[in-house]
Amino acid sequence: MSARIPKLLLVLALLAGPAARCSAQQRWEPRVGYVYPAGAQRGSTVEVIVGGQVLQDVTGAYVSGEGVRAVVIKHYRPDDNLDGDERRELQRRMRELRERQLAELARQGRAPSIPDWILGQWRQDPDPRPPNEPAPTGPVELPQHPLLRDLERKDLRQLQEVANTFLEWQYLQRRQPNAQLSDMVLVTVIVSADAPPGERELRLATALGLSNPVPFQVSSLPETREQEPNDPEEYTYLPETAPVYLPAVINGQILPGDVDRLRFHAKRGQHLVIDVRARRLAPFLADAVPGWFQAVAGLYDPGGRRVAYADDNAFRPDPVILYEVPTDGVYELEIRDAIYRGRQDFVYRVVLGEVPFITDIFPLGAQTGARAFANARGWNLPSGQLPLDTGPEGPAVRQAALGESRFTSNPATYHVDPLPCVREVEPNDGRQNAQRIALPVVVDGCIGRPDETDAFQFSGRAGQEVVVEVLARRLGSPLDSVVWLSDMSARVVAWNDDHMIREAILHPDMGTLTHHADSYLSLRLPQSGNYVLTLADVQGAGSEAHSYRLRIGPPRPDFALCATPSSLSMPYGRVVPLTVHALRKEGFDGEIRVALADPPAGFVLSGGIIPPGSTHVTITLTGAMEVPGQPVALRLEGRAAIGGQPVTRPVVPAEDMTQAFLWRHLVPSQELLVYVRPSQWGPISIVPEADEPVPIPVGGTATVRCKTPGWRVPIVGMQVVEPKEKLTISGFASAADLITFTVQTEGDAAQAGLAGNLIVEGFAEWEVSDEERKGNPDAPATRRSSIGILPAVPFTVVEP
Ligand SMILES: [Ca+2]
Ligand SMILES: [Ca+2]
Ligand SMILES: [Ca+2]
Ligand SMILES: [Ca+2]
Repeated sequence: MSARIPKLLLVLALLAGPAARCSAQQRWEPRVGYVYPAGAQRGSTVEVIVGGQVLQDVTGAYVSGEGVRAVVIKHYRPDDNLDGDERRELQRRMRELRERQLAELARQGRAPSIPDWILGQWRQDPDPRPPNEPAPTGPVELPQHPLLRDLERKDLRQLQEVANTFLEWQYLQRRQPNAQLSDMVLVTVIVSADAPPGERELRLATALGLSNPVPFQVSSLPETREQEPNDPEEYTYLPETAPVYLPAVINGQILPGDVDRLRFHAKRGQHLVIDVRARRLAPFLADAVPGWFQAVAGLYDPGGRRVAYADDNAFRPDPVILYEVPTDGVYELEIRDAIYRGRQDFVYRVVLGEVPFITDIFPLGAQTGARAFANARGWNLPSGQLPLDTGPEGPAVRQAALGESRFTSNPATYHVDPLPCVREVEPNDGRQNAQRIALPVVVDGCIGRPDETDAFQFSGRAGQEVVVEVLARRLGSPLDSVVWLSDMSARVVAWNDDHMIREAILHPDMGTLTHHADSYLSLRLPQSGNYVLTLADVQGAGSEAHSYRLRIGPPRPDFALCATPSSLSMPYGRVVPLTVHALRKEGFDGEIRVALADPPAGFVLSGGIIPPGSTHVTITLTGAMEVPGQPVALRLEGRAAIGGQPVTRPVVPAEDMTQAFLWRHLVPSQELLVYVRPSQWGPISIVPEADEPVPIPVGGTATVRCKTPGWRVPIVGMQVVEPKEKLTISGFASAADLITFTVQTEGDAAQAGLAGNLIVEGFAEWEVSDEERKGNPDAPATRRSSIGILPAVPFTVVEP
């Protein structure tokens, strides 16, 4: 009901404990947790740190979209605290470098007034070596760490960051080693001058495969990074870093307990937009409550007074401050986590300056094919009219921004629907003045002030199927809608607040939303006559931004598809699984056939049948017979017959993300990439003979035949991976270019009607060469190992 999800999640997370969804296989896949900085200006070359797990043997970095190239420079092993000799060496270097900096500042006449006791500490001899510890035989190398690069070029504040990170006890305590973020990779990102600004995704490839994607933003503004230490009132005796000139993007990272003060020049009369991107760079954290970096922002004037504060932007967790600057001077923006958490993946970007920013638009959409504009409100907008692309191609929910390439606004979200649209006409508060509408229709309306209600009347027949759908929160409106439908005698026949689809702990359709606030009704009208549909905000809120689109009409059976994960890795010629999720809408229950669209040569999809009524299926992809060297983008689409008409829908690539130890979300990615890597054994080519589902009688058996063109695999055994405990494999034979095995149902677990894909893991036996066995006469002559899964075999359990 309310948006106070984090508290609820806190309780649930404590009850549920960590979700153990990590298989042994997943643990050995490269995972990226963050990239810092998480963006760059077009026309610039920047070095970024990509942090994560299992990133050793990194071979490449990939950024989606046009005009961005990434080159891997170096992998850093997980860092430990310094040992005694390293610590003494760093203390010695720090003493030398600080003296050099102080001398240089004195020469420039800018000597800082550093308290004597601090200078005393800086000039101290390194810690003495314990008497029983042997001296190192050669020069001591400092460990490889991004912060320890180019020590000679660091100023006093940067040196203090090094000292805090590696030498100061109170800061060492703050370092919380986290296995998921222990690896770091230094990557150079080259953004061409004509690269389109916007959201990108960065992935790393290693010898073990392709990582998940993380957001990376291309901007058109100059970019800088925070310089620690920058907590308020911290190290005030050190020379300040120069304030930033606007407009700019400032990048930062919040470590445990960290508070960042970012200094910038502002001028009287500026309409300052402070747009913090934190959660947008990592929408869900699996192991934190709340399940994302909840950034808060405070603005301080030149006198040190806090003049603005934001912990969110309406329902969006990322704060936005709009501020008219009253006097010239150096202002400070403070960024921290709401409850002072922090970690390397608490990465943020702040867009700061007199830049265009759309706060809201109306209407929130238009009819397909119409020439349409929305009225845009906000700050520094070049125009109040936002053109909407309503072309028949493309998704129903789209985005548009205002402005030229250097100063492009944030995108506004809108909706395109083939139904005719009407605007609401006030006053329409209740039954007496309810606005008359003809079905089917999309109404563009707004809950313009607190406690407003909007009523619409239409006539219906007994038994008529009617769907009422509100699109508001999904389109960026703060409205938390509630709808109720009443009959002629004012009796409420149906009502709804939030329409949330949930399969156990999975939210298949929320994307990155934190609260599914939009309402939905589907019913048969009980009698013929006039009906009144009333819409309001469930908490009585209202403003010019509380807009909505309201669809009323017959059900529109349809489906949407997404596939997880969006990064696939396989040895060449082998098989990898992916899950296709089907979101069935308004009564569509039929079979959906999933296929590769314009497949690159060599890729074969198996098991692309989502049985009637099923919400997901594991399909497999068999890889190319050569190694392309680069990840290959694939597109999938699904086909079905709806009302006798063929319908094709794209399969949206997505990541299955866990939030706050429990809930799972399918978060769309920009592309589905498959990375084919060399294999020790070469391609293993197995193709099920039949495309159609294999019928398996209850209590009986069925034979599955697979062709093995090309190299014959020494398969000696198989086991069922999916559906476990429902089907078993009893017989297995391999001859010429054919493999056959027998499938049978397991007890009562498989009933007639059960359908899906049989996923089988194969095991091969290899002769161990004399060379390998040398020195160990007891070593077995053969070795058995998994060759991974075989292509999916569709099946259906039938009556005997
Ligand atoms: Ca920081
Ligand atoms: Ca800080
Ligand atoms: Ca209204
Ligand atoms: Ca609601």
